[in-house]
Amino acid sequence: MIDFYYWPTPNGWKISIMLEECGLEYRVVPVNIGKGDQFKPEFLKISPNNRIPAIVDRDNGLALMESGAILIYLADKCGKLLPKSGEARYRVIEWLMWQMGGPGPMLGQVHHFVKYNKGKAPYAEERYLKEAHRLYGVMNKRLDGRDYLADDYSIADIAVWPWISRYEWQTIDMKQYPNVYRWYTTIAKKPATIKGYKVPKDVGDVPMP
Ligand SMILES: N[C@@H](CCC(=O)N[C@@H](CS)C(=O)NCC(=O)O)C(=O)O
Repeated sequence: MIDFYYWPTPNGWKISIMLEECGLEYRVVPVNIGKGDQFKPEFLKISPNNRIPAIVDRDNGLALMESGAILIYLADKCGKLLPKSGEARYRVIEWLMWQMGGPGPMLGQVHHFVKYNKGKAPYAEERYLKEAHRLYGVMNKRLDGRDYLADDYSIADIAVWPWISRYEWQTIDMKQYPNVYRWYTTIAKKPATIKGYKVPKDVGDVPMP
């Protein structure tokens, strides 16, 4: 049984989708980041960086923060979505780390400046939108002639997908990036994606460009 500290955001969806893919039993512990639950001492013991997602594996007591670390842990636990060794494993980790350093923080800045604070900081809007288009372009090239970021569907795709699902907030016309569009819509139709997107409650249908 996994205790899953969660709020419905792109970083949270990575883990809800992964838990559904793995078929692991889990219990959602809501952490309302709008109301400041992430600063409560009991949560900080599990996630000292005061951010969701985090988990506690009740099978062994292990507490983990950081979505990339959690995805690797769950993949190893359930024996899916991350090859056990060799180049194939590092290729997945390579694209997972690309997400952690690229689309996660950069698209997060786009949400902050372009969606929520439009007009307040034109330089920041331009800088992060340009970076967003660069990242979509990198992905479009990577997906040329391949179905997924690494060899097979993996935790790298699961890490990136929820950030791309906010394409409207990012003012991105996904059809400008046809390989990203194909990849996005394929993953959007997976039963685990649809179920994970609606944890713990229905926040509406998976966005479809
Ligand atoms: N690098 C972290 C980022 C997590 C993160 O930014 N979580 C946001 C929600 S998407 C959060 O908890 N924000 C609360 C806050 O900023 O106080 C991860 O990948 O887990």
